[in-house]
Amino acid sequence: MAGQTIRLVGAPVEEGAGRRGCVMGPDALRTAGLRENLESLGHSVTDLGNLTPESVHGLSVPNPSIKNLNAIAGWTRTLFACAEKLGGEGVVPVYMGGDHALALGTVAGHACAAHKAGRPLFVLWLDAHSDFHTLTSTDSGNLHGTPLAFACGLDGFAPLLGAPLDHTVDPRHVDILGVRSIDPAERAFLLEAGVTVNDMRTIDEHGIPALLRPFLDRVREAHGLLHVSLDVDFLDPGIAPAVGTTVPGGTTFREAHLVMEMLHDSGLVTSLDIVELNPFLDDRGRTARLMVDLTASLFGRKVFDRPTRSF
Ligand code: 6HN
Ligand code: MN
Ligand code: MN
Ligand code: MN
Repeated sequence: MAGQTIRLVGAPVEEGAGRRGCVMGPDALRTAGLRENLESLGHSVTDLGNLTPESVHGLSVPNPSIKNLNAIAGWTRTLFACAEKLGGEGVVPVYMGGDHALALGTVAGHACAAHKAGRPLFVLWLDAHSDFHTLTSTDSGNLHGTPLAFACGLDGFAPLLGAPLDHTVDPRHVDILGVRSIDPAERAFLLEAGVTVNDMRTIDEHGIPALLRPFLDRVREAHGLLHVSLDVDFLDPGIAPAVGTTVPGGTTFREAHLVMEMLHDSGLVTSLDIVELNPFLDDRGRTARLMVDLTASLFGRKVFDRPTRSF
């Protein structure tokens, strides 16, 4: 998989999160050398710069706790259009966040592009949270807690794009890995929709390969496209402090790298979000560098490029 054509897209969204700072995420990833690291692996990389959101005014929804609806609707429309376009160009977009609300646009846009290509879109959600709230069910009102429900076509999201989604992701094509915080309303929606939820306990009991391999096999068998959404809080806060929603007991350095290495070996990943990096909370760029290292593993960095060997 050397020589892929990668497009870096900056999405400095911070209005979906409860604390400010994700606006600096794309620049922190640049400073940590994202482009240079991917180029050193033999890929052709273009940084498209940061997007500017559409301006949207006057939206309202019944839930009074919802925050920054207009701003997030603007981002969603801009990112949706960007993802739909890049998804049709045979490039691999890497969306540099920004909080996880950016996935309201990216996942739905890639679902639309996949539909046009006549292929199903699969989604691997690497996160401490399931982000499966609707605009009605969220208590915090932080819209970064909603993108996966939106992409899966749950009701009530029409204000975001101005119309319901034409092409949604089949919830049976979604795998949430590493989760350890699910709100009661989300749990009910996840069960009803039939999303695969692999929580930390499942990882502890079975290990990453036993969970990830069958999912990747399904993507391959269905000739699917694969969108990966990587939230910084997938990782344990001890190694990745730069995130506003830390939850103890996250994946280790080794588990997270193994996920990335298996994704690379599969050759299936067609788009990636890197979200929730809040450089304001970082420890001398440590988390930003870790996210770049993980991305490099996903794009083929190896310790030792061994000849095929079976164990
Ligand atoms: N994230 N379930 C919580 C909420 O506020 O709805 C946390 C959401 C976290 C969002 O991980 O991107
Ligand atoms: Mn998230
Ligand atoms: Mn369409
Ligand atoms: Mn999270």
